[in-house]
Amino acid sequence: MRRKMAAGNWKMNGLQDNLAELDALAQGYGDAECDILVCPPATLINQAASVSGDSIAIGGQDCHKAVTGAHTGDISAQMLKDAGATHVILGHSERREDHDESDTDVRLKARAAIEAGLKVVICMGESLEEREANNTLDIIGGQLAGSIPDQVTAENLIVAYEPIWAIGTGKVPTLDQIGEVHDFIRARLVRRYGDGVGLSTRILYGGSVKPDNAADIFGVSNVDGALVGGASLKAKDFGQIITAL
Ligand code: G2H
Repeated sequence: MRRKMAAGNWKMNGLQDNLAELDALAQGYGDAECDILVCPPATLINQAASVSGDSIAIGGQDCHKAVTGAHTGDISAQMLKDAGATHVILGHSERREDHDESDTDVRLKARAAIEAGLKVVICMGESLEEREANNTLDIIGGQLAGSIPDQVTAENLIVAYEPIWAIGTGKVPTLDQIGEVHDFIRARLVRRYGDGVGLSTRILYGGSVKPDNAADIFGVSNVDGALVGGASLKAKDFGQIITAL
């Protein structure tokens, strides 16, 4: 049985004030029957980890593939861990687009993160053009093969399916469309890693998940939770999504 997960991606939002929302989340939902992960900007990780205590895991939103070195402005997996993170999101489409990250970049980052002892949330998703050209499963299959390293376990890997056209747009795929991709990812994980890792790895859906659509999405086969952007910034909204799990 896979334990459900609600993961919040604050993206480049959040200053000191947002820690009060995190505190409210920990107070109100810290004992929920699922894993809760919040990924604030790197500047808040240290404080977020002390506010959230044991009830909510804290993650980064990216890391470098190297352990240390001359990489101005970058942050390593070990640094995230040192600041209190236990997870890191990698390969989000906004990173792939804004920073030209390839599947290989994501895979090398994931390897570095796992070696540092972090759990990785590896994102993949198709553009609207790719969906309309009926290429969705090819794109997802390629991203899965290229972005996920060989050395993963069901404990340190979480996959997030995020159709690019549904991110921050309010557009959500149909439940059948979500189910088709999640079933496909499950089958590919089983084929590559065997039943142990393949059947136990969690697959999250991300893209305009809100309190009013979460329950329906969570009812879809092989949806083990959500990666939530905008609606994770407010404890009340994120809490309602957690409750729907
Ligand atoms: C997709 C998601 C968070 P939002 O990026 O990963 O963002 O919920 O705002 O669409």
